[in-house]
Amino acid sequence: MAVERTFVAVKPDGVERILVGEVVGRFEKRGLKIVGMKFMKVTKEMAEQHYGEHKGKPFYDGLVSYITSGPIVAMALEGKNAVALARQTIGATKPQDAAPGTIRGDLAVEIGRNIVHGSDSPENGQREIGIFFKPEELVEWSGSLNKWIWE
Ligand code: DAT
Ligand code: MG
Repeated sequence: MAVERTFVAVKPDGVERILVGEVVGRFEKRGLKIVGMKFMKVTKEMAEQHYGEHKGKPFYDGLVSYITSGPIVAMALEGKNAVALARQTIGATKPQDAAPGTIRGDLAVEIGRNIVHGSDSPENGQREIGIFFKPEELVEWSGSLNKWIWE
């Protein structure tokens, strides 16, 4: 399995609901290493870049206003198969379809308030990390537990 980076964010509803620790803890415990982390407001320009693939869809305007409505916690996570593992930990886009044990399956109700974002491919992981982080904000560190997480 390849070591990858993925972009994960606790969206404004997750921050407002005091779920930052809960959500970040699930990725840490899963075995994904934090290499970037920032508490920030998303500008309209960043939101439009990030969600460009959804432009023109009926929910697009609501999505942009939701993600820019309050602070988020932006994260760059690294690990073997990080993109797929993070998506699995997050659960299906629609919380009613998300399995119990996933973040959305345990903590969310509606698609437009689904708490957390995770990149859908390694390419989008790199692209999205580039929207939210400057290169110097990403931290290389060895992760002494890797030998207990990776065979
Ligand atoms: P995901 O966040 O699981 O990658 P996505 O990329 O398809 O899902 O969509 C991005 C976000 O847009 C999603 O988290 C919630 C919102 N969204 C997607 N489809 C929607 C819909 N049909 N109605 C309302 N919001 C939607
Ligand atoms: Mg997506």
